[in-house]
Amino acid sequence: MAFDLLSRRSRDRERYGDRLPPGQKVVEDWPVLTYGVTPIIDLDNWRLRIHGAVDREAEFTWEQFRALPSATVTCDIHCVTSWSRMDNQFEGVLVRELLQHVQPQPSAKHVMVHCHGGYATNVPLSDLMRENVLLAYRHDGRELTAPHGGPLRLVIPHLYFWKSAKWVRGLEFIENEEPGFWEVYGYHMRGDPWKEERYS
Ligand SMILES: Nc1nc2c(c(=O)[nH]1)N[C@H]1C(S)=C(S)[C@@H](COP(=O)(O)O)O[C@H]1N2
Ligand SMILES: [Mo]
Repeated sequence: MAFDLLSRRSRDRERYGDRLPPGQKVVEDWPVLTYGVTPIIDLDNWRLRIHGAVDREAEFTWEQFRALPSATVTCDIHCVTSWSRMDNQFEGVLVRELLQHVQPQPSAKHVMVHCHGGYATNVPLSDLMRENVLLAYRHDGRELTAPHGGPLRLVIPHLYFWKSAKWVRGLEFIENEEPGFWEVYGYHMRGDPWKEERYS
């Protein structure tokens, strides 16, 4: 058993090199990792709120959000529990694109991502502004399913996947870093998989 795991890890390493962060193993399926239950979301009442330290707060209905220019990002998923899923194709709206509609104030350095169901996670604004960070509604050519965060989830490819909040309902711009749901329990404030920033 231990040998199987070891040989699998070295095979993954051979195949992907540094693309695979330390301590990760590749899976072919897509595990669902949710704390609690999958929230039931009615698209008619769905809103995305952008608030806090921004020049002008904004709110999008589902229809308005889907009318924004879309982009496709191909990326790998790295869960802190050590599985990685390679070559995912996510489609949605780039956060950079979205933020052209709502200028964060210069004092805004962090973002609290709020979700339906109560989950939240904190992300440095500089990480959220990376060019391939998106709010995704499709994965591998299909609408994102509810267990994976549909209708809308965040995808931050370069951080551990707990930062990629599912069922997003709001982005709150804040000046000082505050811990989100898992961060309160000791998960790292940033979560860089290549530095193994798992817990703090
Ligand atoms: N709202 C919400 N977002 C969440 C979570 C959650 O429990 N609730 N789990 C996080 C964790 S720990 C991981 S690894 C990924 C899992 O996403 P997946 O279930 O689509 O694989 O979602 C993240 N986003
Ligand atoms: Mo996770």
